[in-house]
Amino acid sequence: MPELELDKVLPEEDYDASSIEVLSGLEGVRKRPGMYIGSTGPSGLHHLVWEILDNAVDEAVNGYGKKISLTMHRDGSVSIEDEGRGMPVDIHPKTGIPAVQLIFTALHSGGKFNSAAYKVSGGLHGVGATVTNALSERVKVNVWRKGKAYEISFKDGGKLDQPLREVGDTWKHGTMVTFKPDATIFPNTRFSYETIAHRLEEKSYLLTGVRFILSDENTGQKKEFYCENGLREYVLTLTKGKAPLGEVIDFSGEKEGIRMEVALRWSQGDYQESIYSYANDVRTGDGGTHESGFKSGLTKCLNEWAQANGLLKGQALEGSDIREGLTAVVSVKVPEGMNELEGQTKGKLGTPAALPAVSALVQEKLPYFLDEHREFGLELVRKCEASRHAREAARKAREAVRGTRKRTPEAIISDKLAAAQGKDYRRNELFIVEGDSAGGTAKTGRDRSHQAILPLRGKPLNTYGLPIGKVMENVEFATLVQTIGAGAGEEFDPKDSHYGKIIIMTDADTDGAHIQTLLLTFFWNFMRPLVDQGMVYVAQPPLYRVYKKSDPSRHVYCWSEEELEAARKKIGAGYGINRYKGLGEMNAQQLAETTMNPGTRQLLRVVVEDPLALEKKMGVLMGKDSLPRWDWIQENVTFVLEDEFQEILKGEGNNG
Ligand code: 1YM
Repeated sequence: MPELELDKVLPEEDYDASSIEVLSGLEGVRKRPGMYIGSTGPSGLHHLVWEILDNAVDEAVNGYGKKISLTMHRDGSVSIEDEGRGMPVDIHPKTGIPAVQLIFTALHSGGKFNSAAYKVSGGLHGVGATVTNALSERVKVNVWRKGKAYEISFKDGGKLDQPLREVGDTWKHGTMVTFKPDATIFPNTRFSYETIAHRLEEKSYLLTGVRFILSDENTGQKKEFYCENGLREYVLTLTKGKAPLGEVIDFSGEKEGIRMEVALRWSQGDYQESIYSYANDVRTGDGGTHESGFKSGLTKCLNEWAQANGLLKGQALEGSDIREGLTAVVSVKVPEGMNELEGQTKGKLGTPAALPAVSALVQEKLPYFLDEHREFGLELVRKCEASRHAREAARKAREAVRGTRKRTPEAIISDKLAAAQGKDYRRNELFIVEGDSAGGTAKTGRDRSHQAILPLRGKPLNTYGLPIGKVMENVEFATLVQTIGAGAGEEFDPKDSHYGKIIIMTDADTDGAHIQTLLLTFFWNFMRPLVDQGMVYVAQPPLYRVYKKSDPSRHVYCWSEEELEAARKKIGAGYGINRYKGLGEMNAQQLAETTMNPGTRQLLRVVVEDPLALEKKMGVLMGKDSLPRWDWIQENVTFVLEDEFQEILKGEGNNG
C-alpha cells in the first residue's frame, strides 16, 4: 500500500508542488478504493462512517467528551459530532497548512503533529479521515476549540473548497464532520440505519459512560446507546433468546500494562460457541492471543475445579466440551507500541503478552466464582460431561457425513434430483425449488448442460442451534448435503462442492420468504464458507407480466410496482396483466426466461456484512425462546428478509 510520509511528500518551500503530491495521494484512494475500505459495496460505504467515528471515539477514550452524535441527513450526508477538544487548527510549520486540513488530505498524517496520546486505532489501516474525504462528494468540518469556531470544507474527492476560516467566538468545544459519499465511486450511497445503530450499540458496550445518539432525518427514527455495565450488558443482550445456565459472570484486571475485561455466560441446548474479542475497542474477528489466552485459561480452570471437587470420572474435559453453548466477550486494552494487529484485515491480535495475561486472569478469578456458586459449578461440569458424550456421538455422525464427500454419481443420490449433465463444477448451478410442481416446471425449463433441480417438499427443518448429527437425520437436509457433495459442519469443504452457485428459488410470498430464511439458516450454520465465498443466491421471479392484448408476444416482465407502472405506459392502451403469485403460475419457458436463464434473469447474491449482527438477530428470530422474537416483531412490524441477510443486487455476467 502506498503510504505517504508527510515529511517526504511536502518539501519545505515548494508549497504548490507539494499540495499536488498530497492530492495524488487522494487520487490513489479514489483509483483503488478497495485497498482502503475493502469494497465499494455497503460494507465499504459504511467504512467512511467508521473512520470518522473512530476519531471521535478515540477522543472520548482519551477522556475528552462524553457524547457522540450521528445524524443521517435527508440529502444522503452524515454528520458526526463529538464534545472533545476540537481538531487542532494550528499551522503545520513545515508546510504552512492547518493541521485539520492535513488530517483530511494526507494519508497517515494521524500521529505526525499531535502532542500527546493520540493513537491510530480503528479503521482498516488507520488512514482515517483522508480516506473518507477522498471518497466523498463534499466534506465540511466544524471545529470549536479554545473559544473560537472554525470551518473548512472540501469537494470532489478531497479538493479544498473553502480554506479554514474563523467563524466566530464560542463556548463550545468539539468537532463535527459532515460528509456526503461520492456517487461516482459507490453504486449505492444510502447508509443503513440498522448497520450504524448496531455499530454504535457495540461501541457503547465497550465505552462505558459515553452516550451515543443516532438520528435519521429521513424517517424520524432516533436511538440512544448508553451503557454503565459494559460487557456484562453486552453478554446479556447476546444471550437474549437463549436458555441461560446461570448468570453473566464478569471480571477484569490488569497485567503488564494490559487492561482486560471479560464477561461470559453459558446457555443450555445451544451447541455453538460465540466468543467476541476486541483489542483497544476494535473488533478482532479472527481472534488472536487474547482469545487464545481466554480459552486456555478457561480449560485449565474448569478441569482443575472439577478435579478438586472430585467430579471428573474419566479423562479431562476438552476445551470444546467446555465452550459448547458459551457466549463470551473478551476485551483488552493494549498500550501503544504493544498493539500488534495481524492479517489482511487487521482482525487478529498478535501481542504475545496478551496470552499469558488473559489466561492468568481467568484462572485467578473464575475459580472464586465457582466456589461461591457451587450449585452452578456442579451443573456446568455436568453440562461439559454431556458435551463430551455428544462429541463422541457426533464424531460417529461426522464420519457418516464424511462418506458423502466422495463424488458419487448423482443419479444414486436422490431420485428427486435432476442432475446437470456437465461436470464443470464451477459452472454448475443447483436450484433448490419450493414444491414439486414448480420443481417439475423448472426441470423442463432449465439448461440441463449445467443446471440441476432439487425440489423441496414443505417447510424445511429449523436447524438453528442443532448439532450436525440431528440435521443429518432430516431427510431433506441429508439429501441436500449429499447433493452438494462437500460434507457439512466441521467437515464441510467448499472445494468439493458440485456446484458453483446454489440458488434458492421460492414463491415471492411470505411462505417463500420463510423457506429462504430456513435454508439460509442452514447454509450459514453448516456450510458457512459457501456464503462467505458468495456462492449462495436467491432467485428473483417476476411479480407481473404486462402484455399487449392484440399481440401477446409484446410483453414486459416486472419485478416491482414501479416497473409495473412503467410497463403499462410502455405497452399503451389495450394491455393485459398477469400477476404471478407463485412459480407454478409460469410455464417452463417463462420461468426459464425470467428466473433461470443466466442471460436474462436477476439473482440476489447473499452477502453477510456484519456476522455479529446476524448472529444476534438469528438468535432472536430463529432461537428457542419466543419472547425476544415477539418483542422484535412488535418493534419491526414487517418481516423483511433483507434485514437478516443483507443481499446485494448482483448483476449476472462475469462471475462464472
Ligand atoms: C467527528 C470526528 O475527529 N475529533 C477529534 C480528532 C482529533 C482531536 C480531537 C485532537 C487530538 C489531539 C489533540 C491529539 C484529532 N487529532 C488528530 C491529530 N471527531 C474528531 N477530536 N487535539 C485534538 O491527539 O493530540 C487527528 S484526529 F492528528 F492532530 F492528532
